[in-house]
Amino acid sequence: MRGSSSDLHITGAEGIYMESELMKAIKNYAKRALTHSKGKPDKIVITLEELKENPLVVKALPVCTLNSTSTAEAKRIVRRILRSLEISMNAIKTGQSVIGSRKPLRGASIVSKDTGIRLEPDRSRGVRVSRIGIGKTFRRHLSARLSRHGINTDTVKEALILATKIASHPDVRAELCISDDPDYTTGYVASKNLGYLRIPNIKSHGSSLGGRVFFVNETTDIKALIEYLELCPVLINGVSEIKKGMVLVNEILDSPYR
Ligand code: WAQ
Ligand code: MG
Repeated sequence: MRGSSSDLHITGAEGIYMESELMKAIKNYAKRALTHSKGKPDKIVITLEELKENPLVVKALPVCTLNSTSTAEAKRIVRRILRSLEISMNAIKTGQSVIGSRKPLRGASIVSKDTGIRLEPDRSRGVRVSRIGIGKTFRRHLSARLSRHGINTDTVKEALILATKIASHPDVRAELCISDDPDYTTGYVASKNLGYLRIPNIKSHGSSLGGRVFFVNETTDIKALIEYLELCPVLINGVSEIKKGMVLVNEILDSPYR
């Protein structure tokens, strides 16, 4: 979706649907594009593609919300989590500079977890993860569980689905995400080892910085990884634990899921 004053990209979203759900899904996307907090679009593009292959099925990452009351605390928490996942300080610094940049990417940056070097071929666009979805029944389960914790929103569901696809790749150690929406100040770090860790106050109110960084093994076949992220259809077919209330980062680091 594009905004009026410039060629500014406002928002994007994607999903995998059964044919019978298409009309409802299109209506939902159109409504979201027309009512986005970042402004009124002068162009909305909706693209439909038939999947030629069966999607890979994976279970959603477990979810928890960490206790983080300031941006300084959030920064420390992010660093502790990433360090515990063996991500080097260089890589963390690269990640922070990508997300703090004045020229935000539409996609994500891929960063070597050891050297901190950016590995994506197109550095101005980044890598756009697509072909992800969740079955109707599991969407209902997920909504019900998230509702119990007061976090049943499209933003959380979509981020969790995206993060699950990304974390499912064997070469991805962790993802750091901060929304580019100035009003949305909760971000996350997601990984196979620790699940989807929500971090409140990851940025200040009104800030339009944001982005996604995937920290990967140094030996990753980048072409194959990008092909997986952009093209391989992945469907969520299971919901994991959602922890109650605010959790201290120590609790998570002391007893990882795997
Ligand atoms: N693939 C790769 N990168 C993407 C994609 C995608 N499909 N979509 C967005 N990005 C990048 C892009 O650089 C955006 O600027 C940035 O991520 C943020 O995107 O649990 O809303 O859609 O409360 O603003 C996370 C917290 C919300 C949810 C994330 O991201 C929660 C969010 P946004
Ligand atoms: Mg956004």
